[in-house]
Amino acid sequence: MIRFLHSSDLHLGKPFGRFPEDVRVRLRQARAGALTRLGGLAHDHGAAHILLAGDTFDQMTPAPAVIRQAMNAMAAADHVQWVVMPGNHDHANATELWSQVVQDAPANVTVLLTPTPHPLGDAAVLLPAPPAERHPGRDLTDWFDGAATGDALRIGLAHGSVTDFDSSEDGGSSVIPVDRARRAGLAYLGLGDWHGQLCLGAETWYSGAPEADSFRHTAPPGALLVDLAAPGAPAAVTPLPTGTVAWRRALLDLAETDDAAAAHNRALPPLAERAYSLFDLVVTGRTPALARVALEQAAQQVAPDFLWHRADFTDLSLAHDTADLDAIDRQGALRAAAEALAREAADPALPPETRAVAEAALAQLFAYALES
Ligand SMILES: [Mn+2]
Repeated sequence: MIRFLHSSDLHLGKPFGRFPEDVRVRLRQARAGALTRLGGLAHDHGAAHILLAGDTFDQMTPAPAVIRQAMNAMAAADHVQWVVMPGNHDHANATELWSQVVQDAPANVTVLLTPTPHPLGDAAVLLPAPPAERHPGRDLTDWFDGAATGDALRIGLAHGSVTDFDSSEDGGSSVIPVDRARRAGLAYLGLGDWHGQLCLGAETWYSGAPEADSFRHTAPPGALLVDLAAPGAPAAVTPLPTGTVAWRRALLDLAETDDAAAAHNRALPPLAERAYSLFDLVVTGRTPALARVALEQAAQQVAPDFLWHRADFTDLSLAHDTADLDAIDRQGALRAAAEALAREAADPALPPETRAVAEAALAQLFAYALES
């Protein structure tokens, strides 16, 4: 009866301020490109509509180019009807934003700023719950239960957290009941706000963002292809991957006897994926000093393979033995300094910060010794 794509949380124009400029540009381009990829998927899978469940725009006042280029990308996918609903970042009372969107919007884009039923094709009616402020603090899907839609299939679209499940990326309150679809007789409830893909019941889904924007969600980002074949038949929901930049965090928790270099090698993504990967290596546990230096050098060595690379050794402690210290020197001033640092790093009577400083200084000594 109807087949559509559900996506949300594109956060177009998101600045990604903690990354260097070249990475930021790449991340913003990936998000802008998501619209074209969604249009392509709708075409390939014969979906007539694309529903965006909020936070299409990252801010209430995006740059004019962000709005215009989004509308141009939607216009280019003219085989599909786009339905754009506000979220909390781009809520319905962001009047400057939405008047610009409405002004720039091509004929195949519908903006739903009010909680009013909207026909979707011949057989379905869309019930939108657009937030009108950043934290509405109440359940905007309440009215779905009593909405009159005749014989049409009922599809809900909402943005926010679900009761007993804090999905808000901003720490807002939990409000949408998890059984809203059943209560309101919805064939499907498309949700936005949570940036990872999540199924809360056969007909209730968070699509997640089409591009990752943190290391938090491990499932590949995608859109949902939704098929409602007949009244009363369960929704057939198929995740379709859409991400082009991979966010990978690797946690290496080392024991003293582990082969740190081998563990590092295993944690690395395949070479072919690195140029579009953000790689965040976090090393914890305990390792001999020489293994730590080798690990730091191995991390530095692969760093240029990646779009972005970070290696965090702050919570890795050193295991010392005399044989290790020999690598610095067998005697003399350097050896004496190394021994003093090793003693401090291992002294339980000292405050943790002092021990950490001694450990870092010792690691530096090892690094110099191994370089020269
Ligand atoms: Mn969002």
